Amino acid sequence: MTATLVGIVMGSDSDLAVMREASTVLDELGIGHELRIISTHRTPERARAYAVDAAARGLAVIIAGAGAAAHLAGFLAAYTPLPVIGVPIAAGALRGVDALLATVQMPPGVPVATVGINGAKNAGLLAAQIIATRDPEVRARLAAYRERMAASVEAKDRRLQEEDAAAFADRGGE
Ligand code: RP5
Repeated sequence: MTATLVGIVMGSDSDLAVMREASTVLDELGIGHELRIISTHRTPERARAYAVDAAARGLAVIIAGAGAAAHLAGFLAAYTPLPVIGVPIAAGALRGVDALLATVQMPPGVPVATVGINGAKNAGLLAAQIIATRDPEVRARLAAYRERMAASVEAKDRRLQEEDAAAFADRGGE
């Protein structure tokens, strides 16, 4: 059984569609993880307990996604020595700008590594990179992931060149 190394936590089930992107990329890299809905505002005791127990349960990294006045990532970071990656979610009237500022602007002493608004995929990749610092197998899987990404960009470029060349030929070469 794969060990659960990454805790993906979100403030509401309305964050799930975005936060699943972290789960998908961690699946692709073969990294065990869990998905939890825990709210700083609505379930503060559960949020505290989750952070306090996380390291002892064997987690290596926490990814925390929340929208609006998003305190989740900073709150969890206050209660754990594990690295916490914050994902500001585009929810509510300000479409994530509020969550971005609340998550990224941690006062000195308790950092949260913040990705872009709805940047759950990058949060998953960053978590994998943190794990890869001590795990050569994960490092190799990340290298292969980047190679696949580069190959897909090159294939798209090739297709574009071919389409352009065909369109040029259709126009009679003008
Ligand atoms: C935050 O408030 C959640 O993380 C979510 O992004 C936002 C709205 O929550 P719901 O009202 O949809 O449950 O705490």
